[in-house]
Amino acid sequence: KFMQTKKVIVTGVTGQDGSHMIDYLLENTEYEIYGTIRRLSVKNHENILHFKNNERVHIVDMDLNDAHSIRDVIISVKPDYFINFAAQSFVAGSWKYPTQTFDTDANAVLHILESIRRFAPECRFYNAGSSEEFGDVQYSPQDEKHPLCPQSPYAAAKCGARHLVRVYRESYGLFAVQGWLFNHEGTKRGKEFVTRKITKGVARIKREINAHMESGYQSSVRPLELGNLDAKRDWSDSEDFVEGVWLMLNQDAPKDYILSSNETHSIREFIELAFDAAGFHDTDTEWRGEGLEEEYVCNIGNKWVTLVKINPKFFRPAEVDLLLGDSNPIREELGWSPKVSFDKLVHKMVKFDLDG
Ligand code: F7E
Repeated sequence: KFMQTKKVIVTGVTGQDGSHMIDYLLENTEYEIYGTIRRLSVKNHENILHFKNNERVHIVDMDLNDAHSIRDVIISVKPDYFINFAAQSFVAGSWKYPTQTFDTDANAVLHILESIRRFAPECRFYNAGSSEEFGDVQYSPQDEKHPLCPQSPYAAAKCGARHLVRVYRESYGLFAVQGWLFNHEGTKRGKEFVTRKITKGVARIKREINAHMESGYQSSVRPLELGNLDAKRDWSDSEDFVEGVWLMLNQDAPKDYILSSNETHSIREFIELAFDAAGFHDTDTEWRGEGLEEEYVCNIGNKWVTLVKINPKFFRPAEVDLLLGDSNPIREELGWSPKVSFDKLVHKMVKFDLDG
């Protein structure tokens, strides 16, 4: 009997998660994949080059800020799955462009839900939810019952989207879920997010120091400038998370789960581990000073070199101080398990940036 191949729409494919999602689907399913991209005057196709010419991947134009384009794509593809990873995902940017953030991260989800309801009601929908929705956390670890306490326009938009997903699920019986994804990183992570900013900065500093050592010329190294080093995050590998998302989409009945490592580490710890991974040993490095004067320094050839300093420009109007997830429900109920530890993740990112 002829069985039509299932079709999956993935948005945000030029970003980290969408790109990994397509790799995961190519490897683990036989489905036809529709990756949507938005037109930009300067192309940002780095993360899609490796599958752009794969015959199972169709790159289609769609802009989340245009409800007509969403509708047209849903009508023409008639998807079995719709995975929405596209977003204005940079929390700090959401204070600078709050309306664009809300349109992209909340209103667009409403447009997708409406088009699915009208034109593809059997389609399973996943929307990328965030640990930022817990924001001003009330207790740790955060579980699925933790109240929504957003601290930024970004998080408020994700909370709005979460309510819409639930309302559409309950009102119309759609298979629609929104997981809570704690921070997830990797070598495709955008360079403005703190982890990638650090690993790229570590690699640059390492190269600068090597060049100076070789030339014997002792000019100063440009330090990495960061904001709040005391924030704590629950970091995982994005590749582990796309599998969790696929499990959520293929469970028997729609239910929202948390994806997290169940560990928390400060930005400071990430910095220490990243420099250590690049060969800056802890016997040669130390933190000095306090507050805005704080610095991470390293003794190189009997000279103290500043590796990291604080720039208040990177402080946020409101901060999420601590995130720590409890992902035991999805581990127990859907059998998800992450493969990459915090240590491995930092090493992988530093190695990639040193080699690149
Ligand atoms: O900041 C602190 C900053 O921008 C992490 C997104 O994927 O995960 C991500 O959101 C922490 C914050 O990610 C700098 O203040 C210090 O406390 O890497 P981030 P995020 O805001 O946690 C969640 C789950 C999402 O949903 C988001 O879409 O690091 N920090 N100094 C800094 N952060 C940045 N970006 N740059 C700094 O210089």
